[in-house]
Amino acid sequence: MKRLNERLEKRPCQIGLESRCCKNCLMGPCILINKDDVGACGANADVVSARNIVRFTAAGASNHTGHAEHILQFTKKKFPEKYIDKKAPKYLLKLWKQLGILPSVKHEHFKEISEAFHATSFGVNADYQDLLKTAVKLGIIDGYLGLYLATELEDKLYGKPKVREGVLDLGVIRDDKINIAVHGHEPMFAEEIVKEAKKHKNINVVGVCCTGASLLAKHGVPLAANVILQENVIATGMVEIMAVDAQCVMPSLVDICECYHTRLITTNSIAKISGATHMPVTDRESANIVAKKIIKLAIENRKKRKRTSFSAKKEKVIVGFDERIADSLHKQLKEKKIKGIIAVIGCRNPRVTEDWISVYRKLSKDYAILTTGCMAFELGKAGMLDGRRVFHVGSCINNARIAEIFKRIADKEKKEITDLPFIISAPAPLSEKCVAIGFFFAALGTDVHFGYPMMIKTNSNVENFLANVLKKHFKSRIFFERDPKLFYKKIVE
Ligand code: MSK
Repeated sequence: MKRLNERLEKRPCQIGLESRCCKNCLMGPCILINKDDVGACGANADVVSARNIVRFTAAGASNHTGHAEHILQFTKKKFPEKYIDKKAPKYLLKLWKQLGILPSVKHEHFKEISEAFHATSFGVNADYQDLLKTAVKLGIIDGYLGLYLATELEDKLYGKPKVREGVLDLGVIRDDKINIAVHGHEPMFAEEIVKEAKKHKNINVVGVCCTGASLLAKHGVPLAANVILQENVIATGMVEIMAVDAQCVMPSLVDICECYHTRLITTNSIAKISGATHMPVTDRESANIVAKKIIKLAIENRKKRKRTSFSAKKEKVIVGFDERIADSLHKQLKEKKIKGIIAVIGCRNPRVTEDWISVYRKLSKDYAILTTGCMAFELGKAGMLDGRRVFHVGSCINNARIAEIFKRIADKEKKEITDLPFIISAPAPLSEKCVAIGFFFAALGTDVHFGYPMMIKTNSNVENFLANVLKKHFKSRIFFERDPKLFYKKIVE
């Protein structure tokens, strides 16, 4: 079975990487190689690229809004009324309304996501600028009806994070314990297993990806891995069960499990994996029953463990920050102790091999760094999560906390978010969600940096729109910079 680094030897499709492939109808797929090439329907490269970006963003928004929706179903709660009106800055509500991109505020946001697929189908929208505005609208949906809502619901259900010491990296897996890894993004089941495991002295629950980041921030549960290390968790030979919920779970885990004694359990009905055992979790009761079952299974499965000892590196970190640090960051800005705030967010794409950590380390001398998701894990591994200059604010959906910090500081300053020295930096985007988050922050007026081209051709009209035209409407831009040194130069200049 090939592991991730071997599978990566196959180069990504260069045509797809530049968004020059359209497969939205059966006259195609059409490949647009030369400057003036068009598809069978006549769509040019800008339209094809914009359509692809909209679909990417819609998929990302569906993940985050779906996450919030699953918590509502889990708790049997109703969808809150007028949510965006309550959360977004008033001046932005006005602007978004003027531009025609203020999303429906009720459950109809799911309609907006399906409209995005409609608009990008064969023979519908062929105005690349209008399509890219749709991507911004999807970003707003992602931000409020996904990130904000899911964060708020989880805080209500499981409490807010607490500033505390934590530990991360593969070394948190213990050879003297029964290890259960929980992986994914929607932590409802994982929360239950953490509670149940407390009744057993010899169970070690460890987190993976954003379910793990959330448990680390809220309860100090050790975090074993981010997205690129998920296979390594099983390859330690020490993990009895890996229980997954949804998002960023690689199907390869089934094959890796076959080489070890680890059982892979799926718990979310939309995220089954063939070869894994499915134990459906739909509400608190089923979550508790499955948690008990899995602990029992893990105890039995421990007998099949072949490897006897294991040790690996682990790092102490300070975690558990949230929007309540807005006041202190504002004070530091006022007193000129920091020049601004850089939010290092998003995935860890293994295609990105540049050294971003050194640059963020250098920048952290002058800027406060807020970080979430898989990049937070990377900063933690590098020993940077010190809680003084670099702040771990949780999982991907907790990017809502970053937006809220920006909003609170802007309110205090009586300024717009765009007027303040804030920037989002996602050096290694991987998932569609990362792109949706980028569009959300652009809609808020924050500049957004990506360190990997999100399927955009360099020097194209689409790139120009994101970098320059967006500025006219939102006073923000989305730009690409793969070179960490040049990024550093751009920031300090
Ligand atoms: S887990 S969305 S690879 S941050 Fe949130 Fe990491 Fe990106 Fe998945």
